[in-house]
Formats: sequence, C-alpha cells, structure tokens
Amino acid sequence: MEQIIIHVDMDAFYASVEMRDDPTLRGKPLIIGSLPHERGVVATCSYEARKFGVHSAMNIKEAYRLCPNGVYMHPNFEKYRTVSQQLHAIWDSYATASETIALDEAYLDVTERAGDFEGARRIAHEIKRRTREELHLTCSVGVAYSKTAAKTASEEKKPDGYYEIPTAEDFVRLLSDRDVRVLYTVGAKTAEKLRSAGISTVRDIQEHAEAVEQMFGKQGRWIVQIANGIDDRRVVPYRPEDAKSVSRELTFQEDVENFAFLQDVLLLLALSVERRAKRHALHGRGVTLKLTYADMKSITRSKLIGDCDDAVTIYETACELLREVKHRPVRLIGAGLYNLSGEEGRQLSLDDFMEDAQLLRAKKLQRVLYALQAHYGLDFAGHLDEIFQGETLYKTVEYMRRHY
Ligand code: TTP
Ligand code: MG
Repeated sequence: MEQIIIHVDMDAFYASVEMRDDPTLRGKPLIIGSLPHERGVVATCSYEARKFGVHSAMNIKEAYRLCPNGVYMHPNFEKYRTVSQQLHAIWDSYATASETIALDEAYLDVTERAGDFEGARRIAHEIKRRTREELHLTCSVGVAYSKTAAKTASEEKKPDGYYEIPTAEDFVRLLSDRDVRVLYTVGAKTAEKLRSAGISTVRDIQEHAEAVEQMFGKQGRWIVQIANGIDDRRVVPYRPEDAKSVSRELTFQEDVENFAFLQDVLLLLALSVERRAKRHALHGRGVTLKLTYADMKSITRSKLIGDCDDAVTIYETACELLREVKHRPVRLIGAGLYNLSGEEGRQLSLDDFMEDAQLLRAKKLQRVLYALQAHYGLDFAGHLDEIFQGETLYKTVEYMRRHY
C-alpha cells in the first residue's frame, strides 16, 4: 500500500460552534450568513435547517421562504478561527504531514503513524473522540488510499460519520453508478456539458474516457483519472498561519465564471509575485492558489515544487492547481509563493547549473505573455513594471475581463 490518508471535515462547522456556545440554539434550524432582510447568502446552516432544503450559498431570501422560523445569525469569524486552530492542533498530532484545506477541513498523511488500515481506523476514531471530548464538536472522517477517496469517504456518512475506502477498486465500486457530480472536481457546468453528451454516471465517464478528454482537454484527463480512482497527489504540509509567503490577490468587479480568463489573470499575478520575491531575494518551495467563490467560501490549494522564484513556474503551477478546484463563479483570485527562504537558505537546484533551463523559461514567458497581449489587444512593452502597481493591475484585469 502506498499511502494512507485521512480527511477530516467538521459537521455544519459555523453553526455547530454557535450551538455549542449557546445551548438555547440547539435543536433549532440555525442559519449562519446574512439576516433575512439583508442582501446575501447562507454560509452554512444546522442539519435541522437542512431538512427544510436550506444549504450553503443559497440566497438568504430563498432560505427565509423555506424556513421562516429559523434562527438567523451573522458569522463570527474570529471565533471560528480560534476553534479551527484548536482543531488543527489535535489533528496534526497524528500525522507526519497535514494539509489545511479550510478552517474546518484537512488532509492528514498517516501512512507511517498508522502502519496499516487497522491503525488508521484507530487514529480516525481517536480524532473523533478528542474532537468531541475536548472541543464538544463533531466531525466526519474518511480514511483512504488517496486524497480524493478520503474526501469522498468523509462525505459518505455525514454528520458524525466514519467511512473507509481502502483501494481504488473500492472507490470505483462505490461510485460507478452515481451521478458525475459525486466527483468533487465536476461542478454544475461540467456536469451539464457531460450530460448533454449522454454521460451522466461515473461509469459513463470510465466508458467514454476519450470523449471526456476531447471535451475538456487537460481537465478532462483529470476527470477520467478520478473516475477510475487514480489520484497519487501527496499531502502537502501546509498551515496558512505560518506560511511566510509572497502573494498577490485581487477581487473582481463582477464574479467570473470563465476559468480560461482566470488563467490569464494568474499570469499577471505570477509576474507580480516574481517581482516581489526577487526584490526581497526570496525563494519559495511551494506555490499557492487562493480563490474566493461568489458565495464567500474561500479555498487555498498549494503544491511543493522545490526552490522557485520565477513567474513561469508560479504561473504553470497555479494553473495546474486551478484545474483541480471546483468550477464555480469566482470573486477573488490570488497566487503566491510560500515556504520562503532567503538566498543563504537556498538549495541549489539542477536548474542553477543549466543556463538552458533559464533560457527555456524566458522563452516560454515571452510566448505566453505575447499570446495574452494579442488576445486582449494590449501592449505591455516598456511599461510592464507599471502594470504591477495595485491600481493599474486592477484596471488592466478589469479591462481584460470585459474584453475576454
Ligand atoms: P463545509 O465543510 O462545506 O460545510 P459545513 O461544515 O458547514 O457542513 P458539512 O457538515 O456539510 O461539512 O464548509 C465549512 C464552513 O465554511 C461552513 O461552516 C461555512 C463556510 N462556508 C461558507 O461560508 N460558504 C459556503 O458556500 C460553504 C460551502 C461553506
Ligand atoms: Mg464541514
């Protein structure tokens, strides 16, 4: 067996914390987000509220129509952040590597600590017990051979769930008859497109791999792999709170649904990050991508790549990460380098001895930058530096958004 991964995800996180701290809320349909008379959405809600059909990202007016007797509250982010740190401290103590995915969610690499699935099962139950006894909250835990399978497993028996998917065969057996949406990289749009081509179950994807790859290119290949239970991504140690990082992000005037356009934005962000990193003589070992979706849910993804401070590598890695996330309307995008070290701490890589590699990167950069300018009818020549001043970058990207 190659790896054993645990995925932990808290149940109705914000709502559970509020119910824990105010017993009068327990057992009630509790909706955290905007208040009914405000403009906005549901961040999350208690399982009692879910019975009325209320869910995350739903318009608050719609939630109120479905559940007029619910209790509505604004979120208290400071509190959730504190609880999150306590949770992650418990979880991290069982893993050789721990990757924070959200305030209430993490991947843990327990391959070494667990030894085998039996051991992983013990750790999972220990995590559930301590989360319950020490923090008075429940979580759902999945144990599996891959990240995708572990995440799928933690969803399987929510709330307060536990589920195992030991092998790719188990994964395929579990999911083949289900709707394509069960694969978490398949969003509503992708599913719709697949369905219009007669592909509605995971098995359909397995059996029409070529068609899927043709329809979606690189992302299609990834979908086919996932549908076959193939995912050898590692757990990348990541804790946002101590990531000394160089990053740039920006919020769009209007939510963006076009992920091809987001790639273009990533190129400008990557160039900007490179400039900052170079100015401070810093190198990163990993690249992060940050997205805030239209419903205010934020995610970060990261990948370790070895010493890097160049825009092309940042751009390509960020695009790779972008392909693996849910395709939903986006209001903010960011990219950055983390695990920084100064010149002195830098490990020389093979590239340092290969001028060719540097030349190749410079050429690649020229090519993608040229294509971007041609697409939007822009000419950065001579004033590329200006572009990266906050206001100009923002204006340039807004111009690009309108002219995609
Ligand atoms: P989730 O883990 O997706 O949801 P949850 O923990 O509330 O419920 P579940 O039992 O189904 O896991 O998200 C974690 C927190 O992130 C959630 O409590 C609130 C926030 N969030 C948003 O603000 N907007 C969203 O659209 C989603 C999905 C989550
Ligand atoms: Mg959760």
